[in-house]
Amino acid sequence: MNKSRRTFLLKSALAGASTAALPARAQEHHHPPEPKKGARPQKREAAGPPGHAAHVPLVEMPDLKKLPWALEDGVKVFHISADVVRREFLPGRVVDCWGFNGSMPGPLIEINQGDRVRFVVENNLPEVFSMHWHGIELPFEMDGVPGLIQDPILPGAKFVYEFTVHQHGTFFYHSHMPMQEMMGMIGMMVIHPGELYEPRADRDFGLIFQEWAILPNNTVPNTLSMEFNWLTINGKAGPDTTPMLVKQGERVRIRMVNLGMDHHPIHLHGNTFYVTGTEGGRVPRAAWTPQNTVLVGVAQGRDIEFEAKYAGDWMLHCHLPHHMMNQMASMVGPLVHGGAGIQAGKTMEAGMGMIREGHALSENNGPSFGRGLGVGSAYQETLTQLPVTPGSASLVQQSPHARHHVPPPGGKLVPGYPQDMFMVMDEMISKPETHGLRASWTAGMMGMMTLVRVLTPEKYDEIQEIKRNWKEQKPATHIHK
Ligand SMILES: [Cu+2]
Repeated sequence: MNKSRRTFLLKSALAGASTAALPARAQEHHHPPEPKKGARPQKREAAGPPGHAAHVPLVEMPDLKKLPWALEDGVKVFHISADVVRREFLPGRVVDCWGFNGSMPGPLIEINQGDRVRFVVENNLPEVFSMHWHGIELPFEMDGVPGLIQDPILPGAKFVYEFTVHQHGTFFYHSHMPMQEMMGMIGMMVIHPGELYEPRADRDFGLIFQEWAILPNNTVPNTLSMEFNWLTINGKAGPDTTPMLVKQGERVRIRMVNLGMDHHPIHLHGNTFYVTGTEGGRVPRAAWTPQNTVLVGVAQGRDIEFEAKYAGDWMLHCHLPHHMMNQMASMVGPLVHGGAGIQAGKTMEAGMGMIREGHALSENNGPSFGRGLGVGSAYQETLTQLPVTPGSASLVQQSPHARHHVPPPGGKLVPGYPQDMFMVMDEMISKPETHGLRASWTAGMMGMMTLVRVLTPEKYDEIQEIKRNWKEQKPATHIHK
């Protein structure tokens, strides 16, 4: 152990816990939920190593809160409840999911290397569960696998996890019941290092990627589905994902974790970043490579860092085409605008692509490999409208939706038309962080998408001022310029 590390731990011990590493600078914009009785907010209680406090920003998770803690005999004590939660992915699109402390995903746990932590976990669900601390090296008894290690936590019961964290980096906590994971039971856990990372970041953000299969007019995710039509970052779908605001010239870290069924190739526009961390901790600098897209696989974490040199509203998004839209259903393709819509809702075998009726592009199969969401669209199953299908025109004309038919430009039959829709929903999104974005910006921001807004100092201050004066407003009072 080198000297600075030892000094850090010593000072941490003197402070009762390593709260020393929590910087004053970041406190200014950190507002944790109202602490419970006896809880203390994360405030700086003693000076860290020279220069430490001034250079370690607290982690900001857009659209999520942090979990408060109380110090008891040198142990940071957190109370976590597994809850049924309603989350508004987009204005008006409320989803019934499961999460922690009334939040989906759960609140951020932010601690320091060397901390002794205790998690009092209460189960408010109607079924059993247990909590796993993903990637944490801890005593086996604390690893949270039900059956193998502990009895599951019964509804209404509690279980106490306690361990000391010797690692640092980006981790997460989640239910160890797979379908509960798909209901949203995950939260990020950031462990700040005892010895500072170099170069030092000015801003530190956290993003959790999730995917959902939600039938039209339903609010409960279909956790059995393997096809997803809602993609969220921190429980919000674009364009309702709150942008990350940074000042031009700042060094930015973005921590990303994925708990779902698909991998997400996350792409940042207009900037080159380095992957500086994985779910296993910090990557040695010699192994950094320049990238603009990083695959965040299932159960993985990736930290990226870059200098925000270029002013602009830069997209950060999953690049899987199906993850770049909301409510994806049978609304695109050469079918629906012809009058009736793609066939969907076949059996699980068909939905998963197990071909039973000829080759994949046969007239029987071509239109039927839809979203596989289990939509009971018996009406749609009776129709086929591939342009090559003789007689399909008459079916289309019989369709009650025939009046929606929009002829392709020039009246020509263009194979594949239409594919994409341009939907502006600026009026639905009303928050200071979107102030000054170009009119119609929302149309380019669907699904697993958000923004890194690299702002000039003047513009940054202007938005901070708006934030200070901001009260939750109705969408009608959108402040878009
Ligand atoms: Cu994706």
